[in-house]
Formats: sequence, C-alpha cells, structure tokens
Amino acid sequence: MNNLLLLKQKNLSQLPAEIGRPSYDRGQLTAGIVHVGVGGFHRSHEAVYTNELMQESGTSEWAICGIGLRESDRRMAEVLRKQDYLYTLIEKHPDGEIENRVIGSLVDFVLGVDDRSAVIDRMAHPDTRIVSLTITEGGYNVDATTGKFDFSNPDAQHDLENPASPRLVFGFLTAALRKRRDNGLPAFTVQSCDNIQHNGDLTRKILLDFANRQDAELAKWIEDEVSFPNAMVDRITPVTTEADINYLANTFGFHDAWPVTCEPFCQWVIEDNFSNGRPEWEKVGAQFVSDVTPYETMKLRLLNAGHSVLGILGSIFGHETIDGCVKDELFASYLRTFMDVEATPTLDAVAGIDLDQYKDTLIERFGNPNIKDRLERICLESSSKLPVFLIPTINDNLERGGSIKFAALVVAAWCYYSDKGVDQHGKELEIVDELKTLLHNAAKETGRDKLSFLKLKQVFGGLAQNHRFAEVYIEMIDALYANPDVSVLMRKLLSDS
Ligand code: CS2
Repeated sequence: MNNLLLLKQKNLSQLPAEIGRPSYDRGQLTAGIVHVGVGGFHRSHEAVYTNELMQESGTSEWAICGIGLRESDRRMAEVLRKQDYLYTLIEKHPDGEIENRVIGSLVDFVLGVDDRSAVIDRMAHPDTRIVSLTITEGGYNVDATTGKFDFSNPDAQHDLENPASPRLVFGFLTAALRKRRDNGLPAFTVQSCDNIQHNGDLTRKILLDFANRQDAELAKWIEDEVSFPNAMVDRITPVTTEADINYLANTFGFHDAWPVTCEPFCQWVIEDNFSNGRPEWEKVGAQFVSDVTPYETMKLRLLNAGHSVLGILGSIFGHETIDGCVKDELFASYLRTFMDVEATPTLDAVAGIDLDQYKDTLIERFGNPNIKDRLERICLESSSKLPVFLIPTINDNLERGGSIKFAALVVAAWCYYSDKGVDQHGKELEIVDELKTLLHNAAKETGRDKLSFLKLKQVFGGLAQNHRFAEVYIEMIDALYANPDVSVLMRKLLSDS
C-alpha cells in the first residue's frame, strides 16, 4: 500500500484518466447543505446528485457538510478528513461494466460526539439552507403505540434538560433553529432521505412534538417557517467491502479507504417545498412533484418489502445475498407472486409508471450479479423496517379481503429467526436489531403461546387481534417449527395460489 497514491485533492490530477473526478473548483464551494448520517446511501445518492449538478451547472453554493452524531461515525469522519472529503463511487452494471468516479460535493465533516456546539453552529450558519437526514427508519424516535415523539427515551430527557448539548438529531435541529430565529436568519428546510412513508410529514410531526415540549413559541416559529418536503429515494447500496478497496488499489493504483459501491439505477422524487431555496437537482435527473405519495408507497411496498421478503426467508434458507435469492427460481417466483398478489393491489396508479415494468426492473436490479447485497444488511433493524415496508400491506389486505399468506410466512419466519438465531442448517445468523432481546424473548415463548411474537405491539400494532391473520400465522408457525425448511412452505403457498 505504501507506493499507492492516496485519494486527496492534490493527487486528483494523477489519477488514471478513466476515473471521473470533479471538474469544478472545490475551493470556491460553500456548504448550503448540512447532512446528518453520512453512510453509504447518502454518498451514493444525494451527494452524487449534488456532485453532478456542480459538474453540469457550476453552482457553488450547495456543497455538503457531513455531520455524525454517534461514536460509530468517527471512522467516517477520520477517513473523509484524510481524503479531503473525497471518495470514489463504484457503479457496477449487471453486464460487468464498472464506472468509477471521485465525488467532490462533501467539503467538511463535524463529529457531534466531539463537539456538540459545532454541530449547532454549523446548522445555524447563514450558508446553511437545507439540513438533510439519513438517520435510518429507527432514528425518528417514534413511539410506535402513539405515533408521537418518544419521550421515554433517556436521550430525549437529556435533550430536554440540556438544550445546548443535545444527543438526538431533533435536539440539534431545535437548538439550531432557535439560534437562527434569534439571529434573524431564515429557517432551513429539513429534508428527510429515509425510507419512510411521508418522511417529511413524519419529521415535521416528531420535531414539533419535541420542540413544543421545550419551547412552545419556538415550535410555532418552526411550524410557520420550516419546510419538510416528502421524498422517495432509491439506489441499492451494499456495504463497502475490503474487495472494493483492493479493486481500486489493484486496478488503478490508488488508495481510497472507504469507497461506495452501488447499482447504476438511481431515483429521487421530491415534493417541491423548500423554505430557503434548493439546488436544481432536476437538471441531473431528480423529479420534483407536488405529491410524492404514490411513488413512495410503490417503492416501499415493492422494493423495500421485496427485500425484506427475500432477506428473512433467504436467511433461514441459507442464502447469503439478494442476487443469490433471485437466481433461485423458487425465491424469484415467490417474490413476484408476493408483489403481484399482495403488494400491487394495495397501490394507487402512479403517473407515468407501468407497475409491471417497474416490478420487472426490480427483479433485474435485485439480480445484478455484481451487487453482492448481503442479507445481513437487509435484515438489519428489521423491527423498524417491517412496520414501514410490510405491515401496512398486510393491514390493507385485511381490510379489503385480499391475500395475506405470502406476507404472513415472512412474519412467521421472522419469529423463527428471532427465536433460534440460526438458519435451517444450524448456521448462526448475526442479528442486529435495537429490539433484538425483546424480539428474542417474545419469539422463544412461541411454544407456550403461538401468538407471543405477534403480540409485540410496538412492531405489529393490533395484528395479533385480527382472527384471520392470527389463524394463517399460526398455521405457518406450526409448519415452520415442525420443519424449518422454509422452501417447503414457499412451494406449498405458490402451488395453492
Ligand atoms: C433496503 C434498502 O434497508 C433495506 O432493507 O431495502 O436499503 C434499499 O436497498 C434501498 O432503499 C434502495 O433504495
């Protein structure tokens, strides 16, 4: 590694010609966007759209300052600082073609655990016009039973008592907005980029709940001045591996400690509702619409739920990646049937989109053999994903008398997975979930009470009380606990349908 060129601003001109790089002057940029949660997805999506825009139009006011609020963000902060905030985007096509380019839209990074007031100052800076978020589905601190801000979280109590040194993103947003108001600055837009239905509306509601408890007058100002556009975001971005780092080193002779790998497909549909200006992302492929609802429902219920179907069933079966699942005919046909029979009937028509074609494309995207999207990533934090991706489809089908069995098997398999923590061959599954212990404790009671897992209200709401669902679910539980080879049940459901 010693003789490798390091990815840095001063070395950009020495990179091999086939590596794309910023042609704009990074020294002239100001950070109009402050982004909380700089992981793979932000770096394959918003940062890329913004990079393309700067490349195309020469705009200089919308560079991005990254923010990390957790100790686990320290490595990203360090890597980016060493690389002048540059990183490589490795776009992998299904035919084996790979396009590489260095992205230059990130220009700074503030690590909140080291300096909380620096985060507030950055958000309150006159240059900042948008604060965007990828804090994951679980990061919104929603109390699942009330749908409101969860004040029982100890960090929320801390934030109420220590407004100048908060821990949760909502504490930071409140403190920064207070500072802007007091300094006579316009509010920024808060732009969620997470996979949540009406992500902007939810962010608004949760932030107002919190701000109201702290300072009702400020909450009123936020209500009047801050925009929260809803958006649908999409680009499959697997976890970066050593192999990605080695690929750049071995093929092109430079060292990037944390590149991002992704598929070529990319989509961003945004409601055009910004309080303090916005980049012209439509010039580089984003779509601005007045109502994003049908797009987000389509994506959450087909793509994200499709991932969860494969992730949970595939994990128990012993598959390792999404492309591995869709190469297996049984899994591919189960996925398509779930989409056609259970998810699609709950969707509204989407202007300009043919749903059959959308599903075909999804299956092609999932099958991209060069995107090794591991099922561990898909199953990560299932307890905050399934309530958004899958359970609304079940509830809609219960209401409309539609099919529920394909989704019910996923829930039953999730119970088995949480209970045993191994696949059908006894191989350990690494479960990473905020509610891991709760899920495990409920699932392991299944022998005594077949509905114990389903009774977890914070995940399933009132599903256990629904007789039709409970009956189908119990049938699946019985079958799965008798024989954990999930493919037998999958085959049976497909042949019955
Ligand atoms: C995945 C998403 O987290 C998940 O379970 O479904 O990360 C998915 O890859 C992205 O939303 C694609 O846009």
